[in-house]
Amino acid sequence: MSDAVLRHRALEALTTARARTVLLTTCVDDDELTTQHSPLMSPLVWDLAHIGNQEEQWLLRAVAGREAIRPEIDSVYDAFEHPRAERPSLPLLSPAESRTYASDVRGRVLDVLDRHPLHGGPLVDAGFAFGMIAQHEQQHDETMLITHQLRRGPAALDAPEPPRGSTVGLPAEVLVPEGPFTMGTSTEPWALDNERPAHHRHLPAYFIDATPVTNAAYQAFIADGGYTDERWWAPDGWDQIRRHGIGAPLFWRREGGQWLRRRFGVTEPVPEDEPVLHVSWYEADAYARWAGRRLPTEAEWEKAARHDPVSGRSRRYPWGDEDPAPDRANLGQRHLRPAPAGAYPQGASPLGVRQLIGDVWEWTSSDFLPYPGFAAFPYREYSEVFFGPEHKVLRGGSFAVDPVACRGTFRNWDLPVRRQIFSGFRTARDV
Ligand code: AVJ
Ligand code: FE
Repeated sequence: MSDAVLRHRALEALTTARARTVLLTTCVDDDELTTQHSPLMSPLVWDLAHIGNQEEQWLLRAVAGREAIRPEIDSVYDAFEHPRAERPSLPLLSPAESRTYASDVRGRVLDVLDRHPLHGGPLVDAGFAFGMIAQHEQQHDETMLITHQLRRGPAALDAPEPPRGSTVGLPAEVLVPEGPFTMGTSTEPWALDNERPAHHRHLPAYFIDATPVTNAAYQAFIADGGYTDERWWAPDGWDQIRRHGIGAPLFWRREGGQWLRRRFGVTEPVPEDEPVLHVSWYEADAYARWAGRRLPTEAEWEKAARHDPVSGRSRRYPWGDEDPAPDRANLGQRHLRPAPAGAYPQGASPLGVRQLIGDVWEWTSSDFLPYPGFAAFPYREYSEVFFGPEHKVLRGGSFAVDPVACRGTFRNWDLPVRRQIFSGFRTARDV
């Protein structure tokens, strides 16, 4: 890719992210930016200034060698020094100061992007640091959208409905034959450290669901007493649902014989044909066991999403190597919900698996672990410090993920108890 194209892509990615950040931090009153809507989340104003601070640290200081603009705030916006629950009590910049700071940083960054060479080291090659920072901002935008979902009060966001979809004529599951495939990447320019390097895996044959598990299917699990039958549950999951009295996905409630859910300030009947959302890994795991199935491993998910059985090579996305477009996948907060199962025929994989990219993050059975040959870059706190059995991998991205932070190799992770995230799942089985 030419230097001009790389600069243009970086500019576009940063600009798209900022427009979304501005939307998410101006659609409610400033006093709502400083309150904590849930102990699981930061006040929105923390995310806003943290976005600016990371951008300053990486693009102004690390790339361009500039002096700190406000060195005294680094520690306030260090995610490792302060867990989310304690962030409201920090000496945070006000909403107005946070906006000024973030746009001041951005103004200087655009200058750097105009002039700085995009070669000469891994941080700047192909504009990596700019792409990394655009992804970082988009990841926090998704986090802020989660905060919006948790927030009480009337709707502050609006979006058109996603396209329709139907599973009529689709098989329930697809056979992925035994064989090798290439997992991860060594060539995707803005891939993050945990997606690297490319390496071979050989998988036995397996079946994987053609679409994510729907609310209708999940309701059958509930109606069959799934939440009261210990047989289906991992021990820690059983503990969690008993301790917290959990009997349905987060934001659901039962009223007058039907399931309702709260979605961005509106209460509505749970749509039967939509992928289930806001379930923990434990809930996904229990459902799969009840259904006589299991969660796919991370490698099974990626092979289903990337392996081209004709050429034998791995694609960037299920549909090929072209960047996501609106007819391929539900991404970028264009809609405020997943599309119905069976939507996006143009996004299908070669074997006919749908909605691997977008709609809902998909829990896998796998722990978040480094690939063989992993090297932390550019900082250990992005992924390396999270490796281990306590985090489970999610794949594919939700409707709240921007295309810049979503690809067939992208890896997300969280604790198995988490359900405020935009998480769903699909199931698999051995042959
Ligand atoms: C990759 C989504 C787990 O939000 O904790 C943001 C992304 N890392 N700032 C997170 C991230 C640093 C991260 N996840
Ligand atoms: Fe961050």
